[in-house]
Amino acid sequence: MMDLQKIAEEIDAHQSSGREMEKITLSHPNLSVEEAYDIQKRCVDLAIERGDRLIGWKMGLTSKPKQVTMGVEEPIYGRLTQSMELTEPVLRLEGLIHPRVEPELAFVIKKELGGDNITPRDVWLATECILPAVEVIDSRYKNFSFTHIDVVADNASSSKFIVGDQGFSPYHTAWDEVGVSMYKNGEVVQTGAGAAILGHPVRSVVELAKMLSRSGLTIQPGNVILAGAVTDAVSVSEGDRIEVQYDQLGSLKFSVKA
Ligand code: OOG
Ligand code: MG
Repeated sequence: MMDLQKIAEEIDAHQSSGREMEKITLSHPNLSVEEAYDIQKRCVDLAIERGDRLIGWKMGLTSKPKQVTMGVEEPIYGRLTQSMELTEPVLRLEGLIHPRVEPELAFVIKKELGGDNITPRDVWLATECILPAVEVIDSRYKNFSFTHIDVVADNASSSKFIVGDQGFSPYHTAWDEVGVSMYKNGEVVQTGAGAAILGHPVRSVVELAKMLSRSGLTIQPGNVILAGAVTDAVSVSEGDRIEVQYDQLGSLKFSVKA
């Protein structure tokens, strides 16, 4: 019987200290996807025991190009906690390993959402607003390299995220058509559109609800959901300035400091 708690404690230690580690599948080749999500939950529970709080969820690997880049062919989810949210436009590198940034859209949910037969309509009924967002991912694994099982156990590479100040109505905007440009130090480094996220970002929330329901979980009122990257992720280092422009929705900016 594998000790999932022991594996979780090891990953948690690397998440907290920002030291890279070997893939857990090297020492535990028989872990299942379910066990990997169990490890993920145990890691976040350790953070919660230290005073952190679960505030939402993220979807990852929701675009084909991103799946191909990372070599993992299906969407995954992760857990977002309060300590991951940047409350000022500064990303501090302390405690991070090899951070990458990616443009996202964040859904803020006002009604419990769950079940394996939910539809985009159910998601709209449960959505308070949508905000531009940027996720900072930082795999704890060497060379940012992992299998599906590894990345799920490492909380889908969750590290930090920032959301815009202005929330937008879910209606009046065709979220799949929103164009996004990401600038690093004034130069465009990535462009994309909302459709990169499973054809339409709302589908990512549908998929999340379905995946959670397999574990008896639901999305809670007040939860924030990062729907997945609109473009490939870009590495950042000290001194970088990142700006993401969202068609008609303004822009999000932050700088990277030691
Ligand atoms: C996994 C997390 C991917 C996204 O939005 O696709 C992700 C990774 O690439 O490390 O957050
Ligand atoms: Mg992401």
